Amino acid sequence: MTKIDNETPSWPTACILCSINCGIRVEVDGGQLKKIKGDRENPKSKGYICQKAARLNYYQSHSGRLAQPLSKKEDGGFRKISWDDAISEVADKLAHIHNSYGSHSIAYYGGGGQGNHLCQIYSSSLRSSLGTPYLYTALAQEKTGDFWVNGKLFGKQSCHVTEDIDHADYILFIGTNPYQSHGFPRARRVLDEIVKAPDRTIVVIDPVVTETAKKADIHLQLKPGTDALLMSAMLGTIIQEGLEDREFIEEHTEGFDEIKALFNTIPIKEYIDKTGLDQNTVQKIARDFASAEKACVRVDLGIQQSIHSTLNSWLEKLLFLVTGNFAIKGGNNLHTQFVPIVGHSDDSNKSRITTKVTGMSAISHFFPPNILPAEIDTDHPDRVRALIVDSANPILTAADSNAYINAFKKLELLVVIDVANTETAKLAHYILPAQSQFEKWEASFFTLDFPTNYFQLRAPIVEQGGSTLSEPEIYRRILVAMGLFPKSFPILQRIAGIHLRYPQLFLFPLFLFGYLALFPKYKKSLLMVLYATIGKAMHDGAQNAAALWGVAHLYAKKYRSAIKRTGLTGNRFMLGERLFKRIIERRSGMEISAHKYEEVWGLVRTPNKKIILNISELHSDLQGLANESNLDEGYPFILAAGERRAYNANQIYRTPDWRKKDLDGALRIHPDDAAKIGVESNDPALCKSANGEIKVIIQIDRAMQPGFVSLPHGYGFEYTDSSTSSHIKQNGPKINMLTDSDHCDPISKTPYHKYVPVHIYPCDSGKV
Ligand SMILES: Nc1nc2c(c(=O)[nH]1)N[C@H]1C(S)=C(S)[C@@H](COP(=O)(O)OP(=O)(O)OC[C@H]3O[C@@H](n4cnc5c(=O)[nH]c(N)nc54)[C@H](O)[C@@H]3O)O[C@H]1N2
Ligand SMILES: Nc1nc2c(c(=O)[nH]1)N[C@H]1C(S)=C(S)[C@@H](COP(=O)(O)OP(=O)(O)OC[C@H]3O[C@@H](n4cnc5c(=O)[nH]c(N)nc54)[C@H](O)[C@@H]3O)O[C@H]1N2
Ligand code: SF4
Ligand SMILES: [Mo]
Repeated sequence: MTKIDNETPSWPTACILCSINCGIRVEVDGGQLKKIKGDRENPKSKGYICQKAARLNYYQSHSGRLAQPLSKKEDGGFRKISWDDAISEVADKLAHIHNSYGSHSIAYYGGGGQGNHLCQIYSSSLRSSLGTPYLYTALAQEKTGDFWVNGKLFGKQSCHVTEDIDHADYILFIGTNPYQSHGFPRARRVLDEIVKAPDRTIVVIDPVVTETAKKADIHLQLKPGTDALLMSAMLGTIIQEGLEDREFIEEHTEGFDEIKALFNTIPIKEYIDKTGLDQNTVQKIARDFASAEKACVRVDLGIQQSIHSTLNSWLEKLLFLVTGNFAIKGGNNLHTQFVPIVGHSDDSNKSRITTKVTGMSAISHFFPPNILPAEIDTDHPDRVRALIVDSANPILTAADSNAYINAFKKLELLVVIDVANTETAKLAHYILPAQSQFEKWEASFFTLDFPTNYFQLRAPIVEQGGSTLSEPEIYRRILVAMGLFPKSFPILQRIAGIHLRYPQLFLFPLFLFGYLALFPKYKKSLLMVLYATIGKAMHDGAQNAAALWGVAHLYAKKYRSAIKRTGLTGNRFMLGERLFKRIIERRSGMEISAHKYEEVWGLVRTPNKKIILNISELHSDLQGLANESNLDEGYPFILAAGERRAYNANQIYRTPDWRKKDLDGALRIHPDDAAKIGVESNDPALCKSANGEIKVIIQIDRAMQPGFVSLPHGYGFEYTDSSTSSHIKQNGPKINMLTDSDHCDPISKTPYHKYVPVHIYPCDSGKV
């Protein structure tokens, strides 16, 4: 542990509650996180935090923290076991399933949540050593439609788009509420700056009067699920009126003629009418967006987890592409990824790997949680039989909780690695307790910024309690116990020690390559080799950071000039070394690369660097909009199942005590609707979908529109009520009891969480 100054006894780390990972400084006392402040030395967040970060001790320290490996007993209860027993039993069972049924019978679910990524990187060594490609992750129930579209437009699914909101003068926020959910650094401050500037415009497209909508210059309160109609009408306006950026289109794109033909025939008025919006306002926005000098689009779950998810991703990108708002200051841009978490899966490859039961292909190397119960709960001989879940709680967060519960009960082996005793852990055969993100070396791989990109390696700030391990060590021990990895690397480890002192001698890379040439089977667990060699030689116990040595070298190879602009020097090799050294030293985070806007073209991965505008696979969905006159599904309400609010934070906080308001996670409903069903605020009610029903508490709110109701994400967990000691209670709604995995996007299988048709009954209506 390194205290960074003498006057303030506080340590730098980061908030782990959302993808921004704001830098924080924490006073620690007796293993507890005490005072938490924004870290002004963090170059990305610059001292900014939101109301959620100050309460991080509710993550670090609560009665549901795991302290010891547990294994399931015959009677369904758990018993404490030693790490040695846990590892050897898990290894034996994995080996047995692997040998009996093949590598496809083992799957992995996780990805490191909002800030547990450094440890996750090593799980790739376990997966590749076992030969399983089946990586299920939360990203594949929100962003894979977007990634798929990126693959078509920019050549590779790893080309990820970001938005330069800081410099834009016209911003469309579609289906996102950054005031609560953030999604870009210092969101509230940036929003306030834009609001104050007379010549900058914010347009919010959201069925709800959100906190962001209240700040906007224009709020388009469309009917839920009508974004594809709205964006088509906007594109129709731009193209039919010739407002596209011809020069940009000619120089940088292909396929505009096909796009033009599609949008020239859009019946604009008819489409806008279906959204419930005013035609003049919508068309004015389309024109103003097209003529703005620096405009960008920022989207999130409101369109990605609603109907037409993948089509929506195409349309929002066409908005900034046909108007030339790409690869410019204040526009949308591609960005670099320090650790390439978003990969590319070639869907044109005939021999690509698919899942055995549902035949799903990966997008960006990810498989969608939506299909996992069907891959397990079947008699199919090639079904998934063993699953490792790390840093995720799919029983509460994936669609259709009951399908998940039933499927997980059928697994021959379920191993859960978590810091807390979650609903998913309770179904496991083995629960392996991990160190918290404040007890180990960690980092977040959400390096999503452009033109400057940032990274922070976080040192532990709290001594670990109980008998926990960090994930890399858990994975290493399993690999060793399975005989897939050496117990130690005495020579490489010694060389690594010398290398850290004298990198210019180039010794470690030489020996490492030599070793891998002799033992090529360890190439697939290269990151674990780094962990077991250079990691062991690192100071301050920073073993987990070892993989970053390789990552820093790869980054230096790809983005040399951009790294040099941050003040580092050296040839390709020494630049990588210095980048690694700086990462280890700068505990408050650092700039990793500073790019020029035109360098975006270097990140485009089509052979001729042109953007391919036309995606023929989406034509039928687009053309089908013309017949989409009636979205009535026989249910009176559309439920957004999983809203981001002031006091929810995924499933990371597992005690209700952290919440200052909205203790029950109420169902928000418009007063007219509440009057119709005869409910008042604070009344209990029953919310019923085609798939399930749950009890909710009503909150009447004019911010909603009639016919549209919302429930929050991040509730529904079980906890021990401290006032009644051992009494287990549930905090708020288990929203995924209502959702259905079949109600999903046809391409990405992303569930339509924001568009769940429901009935609502007062609790005394006899329906309960
Ligand atoms: N406070 C808080 N912040 C978080 C999180 C959290 O749990 N709590 N989680 C983090 C994570 S993992 C993520 S992915 C992000 C998600 O961040 P967001 O996507 O911004 O958050 P949501 O509230 O899920 O949905 C955004 C908006 O979509 C709107 N919406 C619903 N239906 C429609 C529709 O049909 N059309 C349009 N245009 N909009 C619609 C909702 O009214 C809502 O305002 O938030 C991150 N930040
Ligand atoms: N209906 C509906 N469902 C949704 C959403 C929605 O809007 N509506 N949103 C979806 C979205 S966008 C997301 S991102 C997912 C999130 O859902 P999940 O992927 O399940 O992730 P989290 O809720 O963040 O849960 C993270 C888990 O990691 C554990 N954890 C925390 N720190 C550590 C650590 O250091 N090591 C280990 N091993 N574990 C740790 C926590 O205890 C927790 O159990 O939910 C999705 N589900
Ligand atoms: S929740 Fe997100 S925006 Fe808020 S402090 Fe944490 S990382 Fe920053
Ligand atoms: Mo998410």
